[in-house]
Amino acid sequence: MTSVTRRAFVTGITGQDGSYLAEFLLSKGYEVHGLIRRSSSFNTQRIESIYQDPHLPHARMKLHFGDLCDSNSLSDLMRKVRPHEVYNLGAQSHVRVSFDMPIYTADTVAMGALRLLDAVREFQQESGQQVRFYQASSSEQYGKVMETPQKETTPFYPRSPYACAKMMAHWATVNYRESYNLHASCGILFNHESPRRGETFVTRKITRAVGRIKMGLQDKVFLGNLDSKRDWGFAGDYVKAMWMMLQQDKPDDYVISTGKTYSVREFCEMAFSHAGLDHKDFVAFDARYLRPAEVDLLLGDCSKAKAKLGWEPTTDIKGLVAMMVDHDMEAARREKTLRDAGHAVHNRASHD
Ligand code: NAP
Ligand code: G4F
Repeated sequence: MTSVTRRAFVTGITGQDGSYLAEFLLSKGYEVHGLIRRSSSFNTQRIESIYQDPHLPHARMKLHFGDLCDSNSLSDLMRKVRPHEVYNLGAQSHVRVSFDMPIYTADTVAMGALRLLDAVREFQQESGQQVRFYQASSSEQYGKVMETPQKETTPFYPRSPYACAKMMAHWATVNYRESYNLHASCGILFNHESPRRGETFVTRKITRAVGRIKMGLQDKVFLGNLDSKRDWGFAGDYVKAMWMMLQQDKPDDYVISTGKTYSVREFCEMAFSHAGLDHKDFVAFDARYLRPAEVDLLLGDCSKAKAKLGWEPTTDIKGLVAMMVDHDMEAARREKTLRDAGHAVHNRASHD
């Protein structure tokens, strides 16, 4: 008997989570189809190491142009790819930016999820093929938290345009599950980081600064609120939970977290001290990084995921900080070498 290759369709494949998820799915034997936005410059750096030329006969990773703001591209791709699993990770995912661009954020995050859900519903109805759907919900939805720790039954209280948009995407997913017999699950993921984290999120901004300060490429790092607390895990662990949700007989919603929380200040302390530096000498305040409404404390209780999925985080905060700082020290070392080489070349040229 021949087994059918599972096909997964991933939005946000060029992002932090998309790149880890694509690697994970390829390792499980999936054919991975990623949605990418047309851009005038390359936006595929995070997946370069796993990209395969789609013309190769056995290529299992394929990229397709499209956009969550464009329903037609989503419907067309459902018919073309005929996916067994769809992971909706695409988003304008920066909370601070969502205050500057609320309408665009709602369009990609809320309407984007609805457009994709509807394309999946339509394809499932037309083809009779069952599709499993994952929605990237967020701990940001707990906002001004109603209880601590936060679990699946904790009421939401969003505090940003981003979180409001994620609320709509979350409830649309639940509604499609209940209305159209769609195997649709929401992962309510707490903050997760890695060396691939975007450089304007606070952890990566700090670890990039630690590397560059250590190498003499930067003097200070300017941050906003150091008192807010987050439950930070490792992105590589979290994408595994997404896949596990879609392997269950029944769709459901799950909190994914570490169960530990630290302030931004504590993250600074840990990151700088890993490089033998004192954060107090290098962290400065800039009000531009404050938000009109802040989420003060996030701390997740992932007992349901532990019991039902058998999922547990493998990386603690110490391991995460070390992984990110070590990576960014190396990146800064390379940057310095290049800068020095450029300088040397320039000097030599001027002597030639
Ligand atoms: P990320 O690094 O910011 O990646 C976002 C991805 O979405 C990128 O691939 C981006 O493409 C794509 N995208 C943006 N607008 C799009 C559009 N209009 N159409 C199609 N794709 C679009 O985010 P992440 O950290 O990997 O997070 C993945 C998902 O989980 C997001 O939905 C995020 O909101 C959610 N989430 C993240 C966390 C976390 O702590 N990381 C926690 C909870 C939930 P480009 O490369 O072209 O910009
Ligand atoms: O790293 P952040 O920007 O992450 P935030 O706002 O918690 O959002 C991230 O996690 C969510 C899950 O809860 C995701 F849904 C979302 O997509 C994103 O991945 O900020 C963390 C904290 C905030 O309290 C912020 O005010 O750090 C504080 N902060 C202090 N200075 C800063 C800065 N944040 C950023 N980005 N830049 C600063 O300079």
